[in-house]
Amino acid sequence: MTTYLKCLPWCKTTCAVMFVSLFARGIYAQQLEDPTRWTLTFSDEFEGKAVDTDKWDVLTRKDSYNDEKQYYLPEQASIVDGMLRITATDEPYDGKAYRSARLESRFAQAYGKFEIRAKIPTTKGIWPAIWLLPRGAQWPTGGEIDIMEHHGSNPAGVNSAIHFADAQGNHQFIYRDYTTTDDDGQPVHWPDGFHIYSTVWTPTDIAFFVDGVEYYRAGREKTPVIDTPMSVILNTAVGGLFDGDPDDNTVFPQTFDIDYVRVYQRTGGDTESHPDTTSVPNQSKLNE
Ligand SMILES: [Ca+2]
Repeated sequence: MTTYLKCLPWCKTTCAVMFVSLFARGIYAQQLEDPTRWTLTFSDEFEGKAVDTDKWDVLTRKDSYNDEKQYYLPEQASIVDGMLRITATDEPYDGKAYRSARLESRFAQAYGKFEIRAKIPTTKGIWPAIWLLPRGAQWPTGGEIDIMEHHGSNPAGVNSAIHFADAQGNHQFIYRDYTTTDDDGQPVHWPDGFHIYSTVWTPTDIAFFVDGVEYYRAGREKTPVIDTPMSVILNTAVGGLFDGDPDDNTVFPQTFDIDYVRVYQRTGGDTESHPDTTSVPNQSKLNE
């Protein structure tokens, strides 16, 4: 999320891969949903009257990366009908053209399953994100795992990414767009409803799912699988390099509703590697 400053032009030309889900719900996806395999370590169902600040750091932040145009303010985050709602508006504040919110969990964990049910906003220039970042670590050395990002100008796409530093300390990343079709062959527009965005992170690889369908997995042959405990970050950025700035067609306000965040550790520890790495076919390397 913080990281497209250097890579976006390259992404725009090479990463916009229409990636249809070719995977059946394989063994690994079954494991994803097997409750005996997972022990809950952190959750927020957002059932209270206000954001639980014991769990979340709700940012007040003007500065941003990627030429983003929002000012993060706590009042842009609220609890509505059992949901965390991040509201982005076009009300200027202290030199910034838009207001939005960003929450960072005080909890941090390395490895495990991170599962977030959410309904994402969509309009030109909006950039909702669910991601993992080590608190206080230098970027990109500490790594970054993007569970879900969405270009507001493309309702048919969501994407995931892993950012890291190479041996010389330079930023590298791998990235995958995910699109699919419904039973009528029409593109699924992710912002039309709630979906479950998940990542399973083990010592050997990191896999990404939407609604239990694995669409991307990267192991150590592609990326140094990160071992640093990470916090969960929920935010909506406005403008900047990822999806460009809002234009005359952009609609405000935009709401990002998060039904829950659930984090699990693999029951009995996370020393085992994925048992089924052969279930995912070789994939295009266009965007890596
Ligand atoms: Ca809820």
